[in-house]
Amino acid sequence: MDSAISEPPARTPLRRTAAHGLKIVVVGGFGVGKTTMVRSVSEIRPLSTEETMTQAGAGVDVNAGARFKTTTTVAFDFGRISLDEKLVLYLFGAPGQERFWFLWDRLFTGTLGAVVLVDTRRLADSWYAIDRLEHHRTPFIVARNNFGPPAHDLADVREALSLPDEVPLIDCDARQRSSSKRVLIALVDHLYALSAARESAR
Ligand SMILES: Nc1nc2c(ncn2[C@@H]2O[C@H](COP(=O)(O)OP(=O)(O)OP(=O)(O)O)[C@@H](O)[C@H]2O)c(=O)[nH]1
Ligand SMILES: [Mg+2]
Repeated sequence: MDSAISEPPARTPLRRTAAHGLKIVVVGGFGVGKTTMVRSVSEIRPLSTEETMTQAGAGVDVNAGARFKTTTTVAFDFGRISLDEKLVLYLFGAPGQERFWFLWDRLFTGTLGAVVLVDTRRLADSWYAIDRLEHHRTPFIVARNNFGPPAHDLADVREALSLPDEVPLIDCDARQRSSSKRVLIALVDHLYALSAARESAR
């Protein structure tokens, strides 16, 4: 695990005041930091399904651009965060490798919103995630993970992803709890704004 991530307590009981649970998924291409984000922000020790990458995956697992990786998610990550007295987010991190993408459609069931994590060095890897979310009509925001000094303005990233103006696009560092939390709050704000707009259109 990344040394910058503090280990969450083994067991944090759910508050008795918790009234609303929201299922949130973190998606994106291979190695963009999905597991890192769920781990950094979860208040329980997250369930992870990391497996060591071996030579057997050579030619099957495409790890170009992420050669530092030694493990990969083979099912999903699961974590939890209480945003306030009543609101609890249940976080699911999707597996990034193409051979596990068939799991995504199931993972999206009952999902209120999603975070698409992107690594701007490998932007094309995000297209599939955005395509599936649009297909499922799942609201989402996009977060650019910090893999070094940004080479592009966010406006350029928006254009390259053909993101409509109403989809929030922000910077983050998935290793930092405060930053990952800001991403989740941005998503919840976006969900509230969409639901308020729907209400007023009635
Ligand atoms: N520099 C930097 N490294 C990061 C950041 N987030 C994650 N990493 C590193 O990137 C690597 C990949 O992170 P993971 O969280 O495993 O990525 P993933 O998207 O879950 O990968 P798959 O599940 O295999 O698709 C790890 O070695 C992390 O330590 C970040 O914000 N900055
Ligand atoms: Mg992962």
